[in-house]
Amino acid sequence: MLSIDANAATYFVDRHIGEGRGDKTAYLEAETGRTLSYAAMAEGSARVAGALARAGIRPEERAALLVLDQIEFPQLFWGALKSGVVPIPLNTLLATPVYDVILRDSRASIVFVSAPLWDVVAPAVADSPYIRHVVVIGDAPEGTTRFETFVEGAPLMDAAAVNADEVAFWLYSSGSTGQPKGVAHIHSALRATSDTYGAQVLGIREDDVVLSAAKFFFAYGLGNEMTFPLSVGATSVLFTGRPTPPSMIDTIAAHKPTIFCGVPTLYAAMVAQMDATGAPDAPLRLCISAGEALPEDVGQRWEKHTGVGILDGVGSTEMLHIFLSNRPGDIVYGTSGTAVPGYDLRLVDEDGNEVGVGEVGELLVNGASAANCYWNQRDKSRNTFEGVWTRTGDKYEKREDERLVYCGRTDDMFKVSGIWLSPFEVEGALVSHPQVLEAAVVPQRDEEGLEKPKAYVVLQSGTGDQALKDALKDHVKSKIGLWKYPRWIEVVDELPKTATGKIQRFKLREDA
Ligand code: 3SK
Repeated sequence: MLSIDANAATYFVDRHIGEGRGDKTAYLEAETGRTLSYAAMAEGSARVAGALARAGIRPEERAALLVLDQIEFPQLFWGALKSGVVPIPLNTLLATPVYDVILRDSRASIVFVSAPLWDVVAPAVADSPYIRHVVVIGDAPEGTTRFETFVEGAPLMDAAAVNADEVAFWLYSSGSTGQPKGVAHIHSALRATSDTYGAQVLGIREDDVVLSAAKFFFAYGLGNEMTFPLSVGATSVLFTGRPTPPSMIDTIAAHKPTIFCGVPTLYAAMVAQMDATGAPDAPLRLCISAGEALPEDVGQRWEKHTGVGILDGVGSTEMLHIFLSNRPGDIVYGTSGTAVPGYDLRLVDEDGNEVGVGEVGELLVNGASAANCYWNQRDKSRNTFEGVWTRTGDKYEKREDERLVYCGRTDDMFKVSGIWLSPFEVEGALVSHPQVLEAAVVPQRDEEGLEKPKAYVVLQSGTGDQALKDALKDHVKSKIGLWKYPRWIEVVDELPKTATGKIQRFKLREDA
């Protein structure tokens, strides 16, 4: 019999009041200085729950949250969970047609929007046949309700009785190829990530201060600045704007986080800035990276500047957070580390057979934080969630010491002269050159119709003349092997990426 007392809001929010943390700051907005204490979060979320019920939004209906990283976000998220309504944090960087698809697909009946995002979502909201209420945080346009008005006078509602297997929230995953999929997560999945990666890899503590460049809407950010700090009563610094290298370095200097959570592109650009300005003064004890594999060179340079290593890890929206990671004090750059306690991993070939040391296979993962399914996408659900195993679509090689080395997406690998080539390995070699900021490698056919690597590079400095291109080819040859060098190099201003920063190699392949 499943317990019906498993509402995640009880553990992550309300528990802290009984444990004497009511006055402690749970959230601090870096740009405005606004704060939210644990007591205010407990009361604010109870008020949101009451307001949802008062507005006629019933348990299991969906609430879309197009909300920036600001103190209303945790109140809305936990308020929805308390009332049994299913919040869907939405990526705040999407375009109107994508919001249109998501609002229809999810059939959200209420949408909460931060005022600066209103214009981009307004046409999709107007088109949705399902939305009954629009609540705006900030100045509310005509026909919408201001957040303060929505909650004013609403009864405080205790967390609804739910069982651990009930769907708590969804996230939309765009994957690296496009179409959004609603990923449904259950109440117990939240705790499954904080009890594993949060407690056993990060060893997160009550006195930690967390700064995450990844936002709440991204599964990585939701763990970093919501479930992990709230599992121990720590404090998170919210950065509402776009995380750029200068803004992150300034925020670290000003708010002194002990844990910083970034992504490789940002780390690379921050390291480039620190080469000129030096590192910010802060009591950092842990830095983590996810989203895509961290180039070895970036980790080493960051460590030289800050004195703290970067824990590179791998997670997914489907698994909610990181299941494969390096460990504090045991980092091997260029590898993704080993299984996080609580997760089992397998590397399999195309026939589903386990591959051996030195071979490349697709990574499958088994753990309690796995999603239930993709909403209304039966084929995709069946292809990804195979019994207890979740397919990641990522290829890895297992080393003698059990650490896994990233080799690319299953569909990014290609053969050169009959040997599998990982675009990621060539990209890592390119970005280790001081003049290269970012690189993406895809196959292109030569005049004989044979596939060879082509590189797109964003430069840190220099003009990309033929001399630099030749130097880059020699650099790759000397770093990773003669046959792996890019036969063509094109200098570009930026690389195509998903909203969460993953390189979309398929877009370059189409052009190649
Ligand atoms: O991409 C990742 O590595 C990741 C990590 C944690 C949570 C979610 C994602 C997608």
